[in-house]
Amino acid sequence: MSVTDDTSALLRDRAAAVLRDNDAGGWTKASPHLYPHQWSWDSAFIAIGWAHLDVRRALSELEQLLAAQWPSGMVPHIVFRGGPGVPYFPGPEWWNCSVTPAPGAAPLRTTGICQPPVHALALRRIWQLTPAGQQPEVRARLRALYPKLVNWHRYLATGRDPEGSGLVTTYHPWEGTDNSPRWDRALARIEVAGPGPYTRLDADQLGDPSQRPTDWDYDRYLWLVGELRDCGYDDAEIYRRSPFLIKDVFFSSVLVAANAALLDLADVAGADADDRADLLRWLERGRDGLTARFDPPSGLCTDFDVRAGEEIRLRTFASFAPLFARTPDAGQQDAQLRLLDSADFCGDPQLRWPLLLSTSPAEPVFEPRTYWRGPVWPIINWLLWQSLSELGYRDRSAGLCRDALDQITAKGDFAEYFEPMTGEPLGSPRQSWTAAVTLDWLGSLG
Ligand code: 2M8
Repeated sequence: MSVTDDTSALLRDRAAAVLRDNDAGGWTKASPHLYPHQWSWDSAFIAIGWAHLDVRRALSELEQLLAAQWPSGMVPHIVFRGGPGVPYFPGPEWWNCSVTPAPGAAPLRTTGICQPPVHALALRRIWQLTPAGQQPEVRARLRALYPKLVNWHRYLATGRDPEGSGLVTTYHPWEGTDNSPRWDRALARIEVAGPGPYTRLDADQLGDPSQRPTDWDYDRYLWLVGELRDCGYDDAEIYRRSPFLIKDVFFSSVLVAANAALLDLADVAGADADDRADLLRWLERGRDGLTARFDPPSGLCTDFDVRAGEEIRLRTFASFAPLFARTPDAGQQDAQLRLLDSADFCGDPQLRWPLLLSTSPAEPVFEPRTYWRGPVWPIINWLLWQSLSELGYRDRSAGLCRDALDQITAKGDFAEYFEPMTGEPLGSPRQSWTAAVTLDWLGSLG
């Protein structure tokens, strides 16, 4: 099936219905049952989707998330807005943290870690889609959000990069791509992970436990939460104590792209000279940091395990961090595109569509149905599509958009992720961010 004018109108209505059904009043559940609270990077993608329906509603999504920003500038990975009766594990009691959004306001319960900073990309898209008549109101709200996003980026560029390397250090697999094989060795070093008794809800809710991380993974995830909690979520203390400290090139590349997005909005936001200078410095340092992790012969960009002092050399979507960062260097772009087209990635003839997978089929750890260990994630392909468009690869980006929409249209109901060889929809159905990027892709078709 391919997306024609008729099917695209229908698809748009169906995608909009997913966001409306998951709308909880100013914020959107990441999915109806499996993820019933507000997730950070999900919210950013969701705001991009809302921007095609109602820019005011799109702004609320970011405003509600940023209301839970910590004094340090960190934006927590989950805001438990669904309330205490909504089943999700691990819930707020495991994290034991909250923020008070305004003097006298009720505290918001959150987690103590964060996710990739897609939010500035969302704010830029909201502004791009704002109808002329709504510009005064949207500009005022954008100006209120902008300094919060600068503080968020400042936290990542300082608290999460004490070395000044340009690369963000992540503290937990839940800071983006949970059971990616990129974390296997670091997790394996945690020999005794006794987090105490717990009952998972995810495997039952999904109905197919084999798609989800294993109990071995969960023991370590929860033990690490305990470690972070015991450190009082203090960055310096975490750096001293935690066995899990990773220079994550994917996370870092999103920060580079997000810094560029804030610079694009600087005039609209009335940003001061100091903030502009900081954003530019973080952007350039981020690009340099990624270049230092780039291996020209293979075209791979690799994460670095700070605690072990070793490179994490695996072929995954994160290998394309320079592309995600829109690196202008032509040599790096060529090497990355060669790798992307190779049989290790989109050139694998077994693939149903030539889309970027979470893990290369050429890796022994590849698992086509298991979460971040092989399946295709629409949001990752959306980030790649944005980069290819911005770098001027029009045919490539148009092809990616067409294939991604074909995948979403062919089977299922806005699946969280897809089996790469068969196109089978997997994970949660009616996942908000899948619907959101669908709306943005359809919008790009004009
Ligand atoms: C997944 O992560 C959550 C934990 O945060 C989970 O597995 O329960 C990941 O895909 C994460 O990146 C995403 O933000 C979240 C909600 O979609 O689900």
